Amino acid sequence: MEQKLNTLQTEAHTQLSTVENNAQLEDFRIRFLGRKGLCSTVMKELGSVSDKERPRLGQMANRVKNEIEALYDEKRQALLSGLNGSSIQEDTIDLSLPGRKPEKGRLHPVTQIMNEVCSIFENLGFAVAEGPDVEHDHYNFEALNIPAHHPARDMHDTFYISDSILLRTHTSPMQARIMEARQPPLRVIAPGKVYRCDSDITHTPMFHQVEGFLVDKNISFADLKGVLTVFTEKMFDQKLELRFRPSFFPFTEPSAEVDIACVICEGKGCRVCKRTGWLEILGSGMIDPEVFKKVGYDPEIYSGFAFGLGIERIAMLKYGIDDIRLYYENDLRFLSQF
Ligand code: 2NM
Repeated sequence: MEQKLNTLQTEAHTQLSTVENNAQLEDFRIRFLGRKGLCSTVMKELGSVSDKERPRLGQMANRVKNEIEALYDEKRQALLSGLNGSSIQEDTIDLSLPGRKPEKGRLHPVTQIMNEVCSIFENLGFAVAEGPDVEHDHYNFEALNIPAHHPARDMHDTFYISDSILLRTHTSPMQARIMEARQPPLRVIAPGKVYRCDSDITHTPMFHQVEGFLVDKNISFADLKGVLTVFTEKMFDQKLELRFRPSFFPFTEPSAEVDIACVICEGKGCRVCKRTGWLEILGSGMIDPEVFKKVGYDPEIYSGFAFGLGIERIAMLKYGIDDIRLYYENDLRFLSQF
């Protein structure tokens, strides 16, 4: 009997030292301390020892059983408080823990700038019109005073789908569609994707444009200057010097490219403005009377201005990015900065 109690105690020690989780601890409890467990069995055997030995062996059996219970409690506490390495966390769920938050998505920087540009013009009273990416030659070129074989067609690096169907090279075809369908006064912007067969650090075959126009009686170049000045100040959050440089577009006369004082170096000259102190941000001009004639407006009564800007270009200037392709490589390390 004495021998049995000693073995029981050592065995309990050995098995408990291998317990690493709740399931193993429960096995231990059932084997040693359960109703039909080893301790119980030994206790029952006490009934058959001699009256003389019973008190001493009884005391000894109680001591062993108490010790095993104490060891069991100690182990249980250790597992609960996670002191024992692997342990309890694997088998229980702590309902008080806060949930893991899914990472928040965000708008693509090009979408953000697009939304900003559109809302500035909407606040100036312009309506937004969207049209098809696949266009007729007629609206992309003919109606905008760019006839077949006109040298300006070369500038556009057009993707043709058939002889007369193409991917639009600018969003102005939408302006031609609107003028054809409605009468002045009109204030409209056309945002969207455009396509040109061109690819390097400042060109991607698809990019985004917003083109806008305004037609009414007595519209002058001063109106164009006013609208574009408000636009650049809102876009770059500061008062900015503007420079209008004479230029040529088939659909406007006179035409001007518009520069702003470099927002990176404030006009002093840096890498982004190529030491000129100026950044070209858009093209503009007074709508050519030929365009009005094609859509049936009388150029003696109406005049108007128009402009076009590239969203990726604005985003590059605003954030000082020198390679346009970064916007389309889907590298979250880049995109998540905006
Ligand atoms: C530009 C530059 C100058 C333009 C002209 C028209 C239309 F259809 F009204 F004639 N829409 N957009 C225009 C004028 C676009 O982009 C650099």
